[in-house]
Amino acid sequence: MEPHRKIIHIDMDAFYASVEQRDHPELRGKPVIVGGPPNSRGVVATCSYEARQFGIHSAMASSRAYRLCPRAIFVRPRMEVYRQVSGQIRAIFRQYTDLIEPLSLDEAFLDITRTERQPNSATWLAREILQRIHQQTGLTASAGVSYNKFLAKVASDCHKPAGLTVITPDQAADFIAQLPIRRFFGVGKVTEKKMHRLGITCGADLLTYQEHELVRLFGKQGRFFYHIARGIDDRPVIAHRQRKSIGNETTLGEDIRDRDQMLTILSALAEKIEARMAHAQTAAHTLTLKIKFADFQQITLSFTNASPLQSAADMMTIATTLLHDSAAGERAVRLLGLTLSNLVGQDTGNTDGQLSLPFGTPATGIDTAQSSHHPHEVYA
Ligand code: TTP
Ligand code: MG
Repeated sequence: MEPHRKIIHIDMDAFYASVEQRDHPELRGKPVIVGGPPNSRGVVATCSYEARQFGIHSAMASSRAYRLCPRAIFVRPRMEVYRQVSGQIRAIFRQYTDLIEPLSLDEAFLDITRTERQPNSATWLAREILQRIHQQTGLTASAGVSYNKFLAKVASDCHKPAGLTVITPDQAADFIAQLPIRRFFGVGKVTEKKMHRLGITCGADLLTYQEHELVRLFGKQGRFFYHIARGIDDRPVIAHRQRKSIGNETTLGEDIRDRDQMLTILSALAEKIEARMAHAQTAAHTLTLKIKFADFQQITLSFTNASPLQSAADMMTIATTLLHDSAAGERAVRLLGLTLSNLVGQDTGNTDGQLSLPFGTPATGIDTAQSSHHPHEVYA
C-alpha cells in the first residue's frame, strides 16, 4: 500500500499564446498562433483557445494551421518572456513545498504531503496557488490534485482553462475506468493503435488483462499500465537539482597547434551546446573556454556577457577572442572544452522569483561594453 501522498500538478493554459494575449491586448479573443510563420516550414508551438476551435494544435505545420484558419494571427515566440513567467510561477510553488518537479516551463508536479495544513486542505492549497499565479502573472493555470502523479496530471487537463480537478482515492477507480486509453501516461499514437487493435479503448478494458500479458505485449511499460489501471503509481516527485551549466569538451586525436583547426572543433562543440540550450529552453551569460595543453597543464578563460547567449554563433564570437587571448597555438593543445554558465531562468536565489537579468533584450549580439567581467585566466 503506497503511503498516502498529496500531489498537485499545475499546467498553464495555452501558455505561450496566453502570454502574447496578455502583452498585446489587440490579440485577446482572437485566434493566435505562436510559432513559425505560415509561409515557412515552421510549426505551431501552441495556439490560443480561439484557434483550437479550428482544429489547430501544437506541432502542426504552420502552413496547415493557416489553411484551417486564414485569419489567425501568427506571432513569433518570445522565449525570454516565457522563461521569466516560468521563474515567477516556480517562486510561487516554492512558497508551498521544496518538492517541485518541473516538466517544462509551464508545468510542474508539487508534492505537498508535508505542507498540508489540515486534512483535505490540498484542494485549498491548489486553489490558492492558481489565484497567486493569476495575481502575479495575469495568466491562468489549471490544477489537478490527487494521491499520485498519474492521476494529478490527468486531472489538471480535465477542466482547462482555469480548472481545478480533484481525484480522491474513492473516485479513482471509476475515473480510470472511463478514461480513454490515449490519456494514459506513456501512451503515444503507436501504443494507442496497438491498444485499439487489442480492443482496449479505456481504463476498464485494461483491467481485463493480466500483468504478464501486458508485459508480453508492451514490455516494461506493460507493468506500468497494469498498475496505473489500478490507480497505483509510486513514482516520487523528484525535485530537480538546478542545472548550473551546460558544456561539452573533446580530447583531440592528436595535439594541434593550428588555431583555425581549434576554431573548427570549438564550432562543433558550440553547435552541440546550442542544441542542448534549446532543449533546456535556457540561455546563459558566461562562456568558459577550457584548454588542456600537450603537457597536461589546463587553463580556463571566461567571459560574462551582459545579454544572454544561446546561439553557437554568439558563443563562437566570444570563444574566438578567448582563444586568441590564450597561448593556444604557440603551445600545442590536446583538449578543448566550452561551457555556458550563469543560466537564465534558473533559480537565482531571489525569493520574489524575479530574475535579476534584463529581459526583453534579444539574446543575440555581443554586448561587450556592458560585460561585467573581463576575461580572466585561471590556472588549474
Ligand atoms: P502545453 O502545456 O502542452 O500546452 P499549452 O500550455 O500551450 O496549452 P494547454 O492549455 O493545453 O496546456 O505546452 C506548454 C508550452 O510549451 C506551449 O505553450 C508551447 C510549448 N510547446 C511547444 O513549443 N511545442 C509543443 O509541441 C508543445 C506541446 C508545447
Ligand atoms: Mg500548458
